[in-house]
Amino acid sequence: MTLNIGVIGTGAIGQDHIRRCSFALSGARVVAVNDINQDQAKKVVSDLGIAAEVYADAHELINAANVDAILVTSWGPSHEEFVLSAIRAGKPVFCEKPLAVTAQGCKNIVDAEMAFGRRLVQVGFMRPYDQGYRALKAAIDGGRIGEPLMIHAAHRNARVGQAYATDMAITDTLIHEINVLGWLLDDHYVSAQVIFPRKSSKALAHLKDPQIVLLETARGTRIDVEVFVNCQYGYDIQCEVVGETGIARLPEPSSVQLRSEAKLSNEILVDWKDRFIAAYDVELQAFIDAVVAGRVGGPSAWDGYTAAVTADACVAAQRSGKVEPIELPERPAFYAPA
Ligand code: NAI
Ligand code: ISE
Repeated sequence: MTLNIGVIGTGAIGQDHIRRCSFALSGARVVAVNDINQDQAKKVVSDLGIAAEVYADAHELINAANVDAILVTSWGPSHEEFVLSAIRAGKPVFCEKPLAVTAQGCKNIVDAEMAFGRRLVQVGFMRPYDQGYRALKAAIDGGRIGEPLMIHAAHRNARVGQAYATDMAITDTLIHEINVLGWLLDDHYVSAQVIFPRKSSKALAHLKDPQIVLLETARGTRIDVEVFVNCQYGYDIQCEVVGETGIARLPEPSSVQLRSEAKLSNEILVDWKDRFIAAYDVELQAFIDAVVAGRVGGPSAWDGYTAAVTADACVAAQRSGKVEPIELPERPAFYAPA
């Protein structure tokens, strides 16, 4: 069976996912697209040379008879409406992070999915599908460094646009670490604090950049994440886990080592699309395969919800300057790990 996919949002990641569903992955094709910028949606379809219908209305796309599953790749504030509409239609939906821009919005999705009675939602947290993070988790779970005590991490973007605000360092950027570090440790967060070092002169006036986020987990592991979104030099994701008997580091993406002009050098990637290209492929192939097999797995609406609750505490900590508690409700049996 070929899965017919409808995509809402044909911007940066929407285009990338349409390309991979159409040309890189197996078992699916994109038959419908929608964007509030209809001209862009038409151009994407024409540039990629795919036979997809351009819908003026996202809800019509969701309910179209030939659309089996939905990808939501529009701006964050629109996610809740489209995911709820897909659940009402009983259709599997892959939604890019964040699942919704408020914890309540995520909770509304959790409630709707549980009322529907089976999982339909996969959230686009791709890092657990990254080979490097998987190897890191295998080292921790295999007892290679003893119990994890601390994590030092960094999430650096070369630069961000005018629309990027101080709280987006949490809701748009750190949200990846919130998800992947919880998964890595199989633990959840109990408190958050945010520290603002000296501001970079390269950051726009309205943005506090860099930031250091300190997280504490239920088992007492302490995490520091540097979020620096105008670092200028590249897209750089770092993660070092300090355990009782050793240290495990996230591998660098492979790149040719050059000896040239009296220098020894390795290139650093600049674009998130390239850094996680394989992880995006694996996560979307997993979504397609699961839907074809009649079930949805991967990061769940519950994971999206708990990430949002944690992000809210981090944003509160940005504003208060204090250590903010994180109170997570108990995971319902519906979302028990498979
Ligand atoms: P973008 O701005 O390049 O594209 C978003 C597109 O959605 C635009 O074409 C816009 O016109 C369209 N759109 C916005 N509201 C809409 C609505 N109500 N109905 C239909 N179309 C609408 O943004 P980008 O970078 O592609 O991000 C989209 C989403 O993907 C965001 O939630 C972002 O956080 C997430 N993202 C995830 C990444 C990951 O690593 N997993 C990487 C980059 C983005
Ligand atoms: C973007 O939306 C992403 O998800 C990227 O992975 C992240 O590095 C970037 O900071 C976000 O703006």
